[in-house]
Amino acid sequence: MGKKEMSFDFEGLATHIKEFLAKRDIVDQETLDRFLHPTFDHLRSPDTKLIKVVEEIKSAISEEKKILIWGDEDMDGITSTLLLLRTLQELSPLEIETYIPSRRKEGYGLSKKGIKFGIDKGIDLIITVDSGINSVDEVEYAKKNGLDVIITDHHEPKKILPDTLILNPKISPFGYDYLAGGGVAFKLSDALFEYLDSRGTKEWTGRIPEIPILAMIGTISDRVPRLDENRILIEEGLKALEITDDPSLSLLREKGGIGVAIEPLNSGREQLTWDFFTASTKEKAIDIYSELEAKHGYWSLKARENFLSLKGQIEEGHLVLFDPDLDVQYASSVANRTKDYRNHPVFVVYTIGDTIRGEGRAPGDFDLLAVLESVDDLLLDYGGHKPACGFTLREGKVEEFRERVEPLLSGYQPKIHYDARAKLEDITPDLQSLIMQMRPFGKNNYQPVFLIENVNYRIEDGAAILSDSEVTLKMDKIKEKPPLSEVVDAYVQLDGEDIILLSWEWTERE
Ligand SMILES: [Mn+2]
Repeated sequence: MGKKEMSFDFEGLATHIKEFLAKRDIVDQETLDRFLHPTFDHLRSPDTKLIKVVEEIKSAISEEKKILIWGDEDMDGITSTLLLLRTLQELSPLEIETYIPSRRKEGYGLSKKGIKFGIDKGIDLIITVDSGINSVDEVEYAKKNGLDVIITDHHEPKKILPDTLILNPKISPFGYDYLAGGGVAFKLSDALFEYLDSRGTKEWTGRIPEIPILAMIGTISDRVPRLDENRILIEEGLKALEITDDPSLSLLREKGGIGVAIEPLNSGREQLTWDFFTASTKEKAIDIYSELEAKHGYWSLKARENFLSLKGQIEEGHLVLFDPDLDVQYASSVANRTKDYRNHPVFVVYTIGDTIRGEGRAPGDFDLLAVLESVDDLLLDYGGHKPACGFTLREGKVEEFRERVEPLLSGYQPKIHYDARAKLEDITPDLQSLIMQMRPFGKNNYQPVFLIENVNYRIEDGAAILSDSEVTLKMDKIKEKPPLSEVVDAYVQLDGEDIILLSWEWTERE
């Protein structure tokens, strides 16, 4: 389906529409245009910090220094590494090394082990991607051994930064604040092509579509907000995917939707994932992909089995589920699945040897940490985030934990989040076509929901009809049974085509 491109005058938009756009960081004509037309034309130009990094790399290349690209073992880290590797291979005849550290053996970021590998290889310059922002000591160690380091990363910096050249949008914005590692690496590549090769973004990405595809895969995998430059990288990456003849990337295209196609690559087999992306022939790519798919399939099957073994307790209404035989590698998946299935905060408790562990998951903004805090006399430790946490129970306390915690969880009421209040008259075809152009929806760009207060409703032929004194609005879909009231507060979801009555509540007025 082709998008009908319309222009919208930001200043002319109604207040509630501006309010809803602001939730997607759209606050003026420029941000609106960038959002509605997610093309490379709307990337920000390199700033002085990015140019400084480009200058450093440029002189390293002209001095024929040996460069090592340092990545990370997750998908964003692997694709960022490949992206910068491809860029430097295009721009210089030098041999480039890569290094993907093992988080389990070496921790996050730079490691002495990897730096020693670099020293042995005669490396002069390490450029990190998607990592290294907190590697203060390791940068010191590398420098002491005569290696230069450039850090490119997107992770949250701690108070003390490594004493070296750093490119990180969380420290000094040179692009969108929430770029993934792949987004940061792409912006660096783009600037390198511009300054070393005098090529504009459209020109060089047309020649090497694999680079924007890798940036897109990293951006999707890291689940960063699909806004601003990330939206551009995803849209342009998808376009590039249509034209690539790279063995592995074209295979991903043939697998259908990219989100599903990359799932098997995420199964914690980083060496295989790397081998997949660097496969030299289609046959090799197919072989490796099948192997990854089989491993991923087995894992999914076991995760499902572990979930099903708890189904009985769920049906009994328990919110704290206990299975001493639950396998730890599926615990977090089982907890997530239970939360989604119940649409309710839950805890899943299991054992590893003599230790009783638990995982908590909750929808929305429910605070599980507050629940754990209130029973901390039963716990040996706990931590994490409000909607996703882990803990260790004291021996023999499972039943007491369940008895005390379940009442605290059972009071949870799902809350509907809405973008802005609106009046019936505001739901116009113009608003629908604006929303149509805001597709595709995804993280931080969800399908917009408006709250329309105090309207009358009736049902005709299965369709809900909302009306006030001036306007009547007919909706095609009803997701909930109507309340026993003639006047309601209606939550209306728009997706550019349909108007969906998501939920409605009694209007309680004096
Ligand atoms: Mn990342």
